[in-house]
Amino acid sequence: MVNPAQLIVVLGDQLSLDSPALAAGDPARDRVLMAEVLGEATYVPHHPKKIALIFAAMRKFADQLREAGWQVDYTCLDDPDNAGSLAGEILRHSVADTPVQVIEPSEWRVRADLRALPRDVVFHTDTRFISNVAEFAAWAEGRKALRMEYFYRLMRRKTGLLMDGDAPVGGAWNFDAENRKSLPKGIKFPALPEFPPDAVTADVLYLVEARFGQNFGDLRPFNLATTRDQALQLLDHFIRFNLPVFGDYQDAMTGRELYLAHSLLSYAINLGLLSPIEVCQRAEAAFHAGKAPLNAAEGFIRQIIGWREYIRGIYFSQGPDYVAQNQLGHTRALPPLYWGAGTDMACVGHAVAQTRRTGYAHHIQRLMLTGNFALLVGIDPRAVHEWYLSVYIDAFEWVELPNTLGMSQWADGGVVASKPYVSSGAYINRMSDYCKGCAYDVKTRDGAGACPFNSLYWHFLDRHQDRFGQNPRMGPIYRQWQKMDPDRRAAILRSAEGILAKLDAGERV
Ligand code: FAD
Ligand code: DLZ
Ligand code: SF4
Repeated sequence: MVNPAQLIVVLGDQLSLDSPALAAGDPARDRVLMAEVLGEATYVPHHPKKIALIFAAMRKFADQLREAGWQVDYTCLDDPDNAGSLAGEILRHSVADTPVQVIEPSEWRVRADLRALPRDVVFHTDTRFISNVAEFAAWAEGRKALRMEYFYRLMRRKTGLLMDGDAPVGGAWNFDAENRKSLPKGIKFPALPEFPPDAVTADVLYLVEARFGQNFGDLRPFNLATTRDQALQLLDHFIRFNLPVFGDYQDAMTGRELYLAHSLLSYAINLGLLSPIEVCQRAEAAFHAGKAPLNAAEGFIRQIIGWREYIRGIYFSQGPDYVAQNQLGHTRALPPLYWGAGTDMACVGHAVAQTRRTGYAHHIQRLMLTGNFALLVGIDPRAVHEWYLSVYIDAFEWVELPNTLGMSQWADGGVVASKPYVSSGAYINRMSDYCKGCAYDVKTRDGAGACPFNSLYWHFLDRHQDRFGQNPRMGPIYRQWQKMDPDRRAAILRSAEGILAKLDAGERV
């Protein structure tokens, strides 16, 4: 008996030829379905660059599949018959007994939709990750705390990256302590490769401008990599120019540069244009060739096989209800400054303006500027999550949610972070050049003109003392607070209350 023709579904973040769903098909018999749908384009108000990136990369990947001999049914957003959802498109392109092959979607929401389909759907494990859900669950079993560092060591052993037999190269697993230098004056980083729009991207830009031009974010200029070849050029550039100093300046921030030594590879890896293992192997090879120091290669590889894999494990191990966690009971609305309404805080203002322009901010900007401020003032973590999911070109829920809700907002009660990532202005001043040009004074804690991060920091610690007062890593800071003169403490808390009142009144801060 001849096997019936199958429908192989390729989702917008699964743009890799090396796919178990494609491997289960036969180009001579089966069809591939790819669909631009309103449901995915509107479940949050995505940055226009992010939508354009995904649609342009999808269209070019469909062409690549056709060149490889596949018949591709590609639904454009404007197609009059477009069903508007991924599930609807699968139904439209199949009949009751059509076998459907798909890589397991990387988001609970989409998984539930596809699982509910009245079709025989085969879900394949996503082989683009180094680990998988079962391996993470086995590692997590019986552990009191799920710390990234130990999972990372498992991944080092599994991949053999920077390993010397069973021992880490250089005698230590982690060289993070060497990764906290501030930027030397006048340091410049070579410009990133840019990929001006070709005809396919130009069509997508017109579409996105017309349909999503009102969303927060600048669509143009659009110079992102939308094919594997372009993503490989981005990788070559990073390995050659930025990896050698990646470790040193990983945590530094400046108003003078957009990307510093960061790779900008997250969006390409998350879309499937590059595989995490190939990216790490390139960094390891640069180290062995004497072209990058160990702290840089290790630091970069840790971000990918450590943090990225660990974060995915957290997303799937915590289940679909993780998104509703709010252990600190924060309820404040997201202030309009996050959507570009303006702020006098130079640091947050720069991070938001850069995000609007590029759809990108590096990790410490996300964690210690916008994330830190949201946590200090007590914004509802779900609103914070929806903001991050909307505004970054690399944002997909599996990676964004544990980073935002867990690492940044401590809303999961410490599953990801053993203590909250909060800081006063002193940290921001040490790691950046923002404070020099700021309307606020980073050295002052209370009163008009004092850096908001200073009073808000103590206000946060004071109002959450019951929860964090006994945390051994926070003991010294609470002792410092207790030792402060009571009048001083009261003045600082009053200052913070003033800022919170302004935020609640919708006033500029
Ligand atoms: P580099 O600094 O060059 O790092 C190299 C690579 O390591 C990245 O490309 C990325 O693949 C990986 N990586 C580094 N840190 C992390 C991490 N914490 N989690 C997962 N991967 C990591 N990353 C996303 O990919 N998508 C998101 O939606 C996202 N949301 C975030 C939200 C918050 C609040 C925070 C604090 C972090 C978030 N991150 C997210 C993690 C990190 O900020 C980005 O991966 C990184 O900034 C991407 O820039 P890059 O490629 O230049 O990274
Ligand atoms: C993010 C996104 C957007 C904006 N649009 C689409 C789309 O039109 N079609 C599609 O297949 N995927 C899109 N995506 C990515 C999906 O949200 C992604 O496939 C899920 O996150 C998978 O779990
Ligand atoms: Fe940010 Fe405070 Fe420095 Fe201004 S003074 S840039 S608000 S840390």
